[in-house]
Amino acid sequence: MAYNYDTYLRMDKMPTLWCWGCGDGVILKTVIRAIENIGWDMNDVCVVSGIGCSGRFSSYLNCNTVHTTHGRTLAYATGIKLTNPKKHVIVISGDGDGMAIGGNHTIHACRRNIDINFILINNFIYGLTNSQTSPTTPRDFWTVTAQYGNIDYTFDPCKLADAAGASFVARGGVTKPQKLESILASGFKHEGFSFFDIHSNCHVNLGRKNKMIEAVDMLNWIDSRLVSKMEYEKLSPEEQENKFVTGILKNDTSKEEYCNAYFNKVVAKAKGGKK
Ligand SMILES: Cc1ncc(C[n+]2csc(CCOP(=O)(O)OP(=O)(O)O)c2C)c(N)n1
Ligand code: SF4
Ligand SMILES: [Mg+2]
Repeated sequence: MAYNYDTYLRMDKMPTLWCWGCGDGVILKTVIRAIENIGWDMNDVCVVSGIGCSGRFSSYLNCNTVHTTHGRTLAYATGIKLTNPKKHVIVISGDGDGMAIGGNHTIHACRRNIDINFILINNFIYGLTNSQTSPTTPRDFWTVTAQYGNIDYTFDPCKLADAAGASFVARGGVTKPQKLESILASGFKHEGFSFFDIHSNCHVNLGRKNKMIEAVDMLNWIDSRLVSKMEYEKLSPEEQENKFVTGILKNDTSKEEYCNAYFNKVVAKAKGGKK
């Protein structure tokens, strides 16, 4: 579907500063398509980003935007949502931003189930600052802070979000943009905390330093790790290692959303003078 670029993008900021072939560009277009698909007016959308290559999102989208400090997107976004509950708030965060320095904020925003759409651009590395290990960098990969190979174990961001209480959890990748668009549209419509783990390529600061010389090599690597639930269940435990189920992993509509709880339980009682 063709869309009007001027509606969604700040054309004066084009071209983007991202490297050619970066997955961030695919995700930018997919977010726009999901917004158009569900019919949100850009005046009602607020995009909050952190620091990193992923942080540049807020410069490019033609809506209310805040480019915040590293790891603190959700502190800003929570304030924005509570004071403007009708706004559709989308947070864009990197795997370093949202899982390392901002990990604690992510856990507690999931727990509160506030109606924020949290997009983790998971490129498995600190991209902007040239290849430091992140919590999702695979074991044995070379990074500038693990020059003999990474010995840290990783964790699965979706399992973390689920355990912390997010009511919508999904995973997709830049190699399947149409599927990604539909996952995003479903999560955007969900009332509660929507967590998206999006596998993306930083072929410049991860791929080519780990024997994936071309962008397409890293895209093939990403694609080889993403599987459907049905495919995953057919694999042996050994084969399941380093495979990630895509699609909507959780969609719980029974959990009370945080702004509703705040206005119905706290503000209403405070106005009525109740203790
Ligand atoms: C408080 C603070 N610490 C460190 C930095 C330096 N810094 C900027 S971006 C970044 C990591 C970016 O990695 P990620 O969040 O994965 O985003 P990507 O660039 O990969 O999209 C770091 C460590 C900073 N800006 N502020
Ligand atoms: S350094 Fe990596 S994440 Fe950053 S723009 Fe380039 S390819 Fe994308
Ligand atoms: Mg990153």
